[in-house]
Amino acid sequence: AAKLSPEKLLCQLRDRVNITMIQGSDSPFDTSEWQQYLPGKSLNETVGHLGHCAVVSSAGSLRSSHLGQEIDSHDAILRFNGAPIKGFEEDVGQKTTIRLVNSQLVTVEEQQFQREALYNTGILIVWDPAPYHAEIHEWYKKPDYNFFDSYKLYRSTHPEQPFYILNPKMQWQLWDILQENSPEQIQPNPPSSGMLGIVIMMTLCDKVDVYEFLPSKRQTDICHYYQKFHDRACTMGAYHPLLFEKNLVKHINQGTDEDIYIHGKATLPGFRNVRC
Ligand code: NCC
Repeated sequence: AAKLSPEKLLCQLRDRVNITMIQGSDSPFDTSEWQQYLPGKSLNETVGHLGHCAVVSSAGSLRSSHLGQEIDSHDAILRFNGAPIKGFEEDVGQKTTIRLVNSQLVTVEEQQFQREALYNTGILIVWDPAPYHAEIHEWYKKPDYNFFDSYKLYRSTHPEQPFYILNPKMQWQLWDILQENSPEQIQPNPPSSGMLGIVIMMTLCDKVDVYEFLPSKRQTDICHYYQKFHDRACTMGAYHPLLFEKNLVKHINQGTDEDIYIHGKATLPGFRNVRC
């Protein structure tokens, strides 16, 4: 596979990864039932024009990073799944603008998802690993985790909180670019929530700082900053093509190697600042 220059790769990401949320006009969601649940406003209208954004991975290396203040200085902050703030403010900050959750959490951990206050802040976006380049109808009939009932329940108990369903086509558009730019065959599993969140913020923001996705000198086998659990696969990937995602982010990073090493920080341009 030919490796593109960072500039060309940014253009490919900008032009080929189509990030949209499911709307009430998208068949099979164009029913009167679904109109009650899907947000009326688009994500763009809800967030407005965002300047400097932060994406906070859930990696164990955020522990003792003291990055909280720096993270909170951003205009908008994206976090993942059940990553908590309470008790970790010093290292991860306390603001949340968007929380990207996978369908497994919304389904398998439904009790906590419906109950825990953690999920009540900011905008929620759920995504599900759809079959490779599946039509939306095909996916709707056979999602990886059937999160739709849990989504509807959450929407009816929190009608004021924006909560979107990511259109699944973007994950494979992104995967194709990962594959084309990797020297090896990568497993046909969708990118991690981390990688999806990074690209979502690149569409919404002028500039995106990504924390502890490219591991710093604090790199550890501890999976999450909020748990004691050890597993190297959390950082390098097992199901998700994490290693390839990280190589791609390293390739388009506009920050310094020192920022990665000291702060675990990579800096990416928003797509509106990419000239092709
Ligand atoms: O662990 P997870 O990911 O919630 O982490 C969010 C994103 O942070 C980045 N990360 C995390 C840990 C680490 N050591 N290094 C990292 O770079 C990754 O980019 C990751 O995507 C997911 O991607 O949705 C994932 O979700 C969990 C789990 O489902 C949720 O936490 C909900 O409980 C998956 N773990 C399991 O299924 C056991 C994980 O594989 C992927």
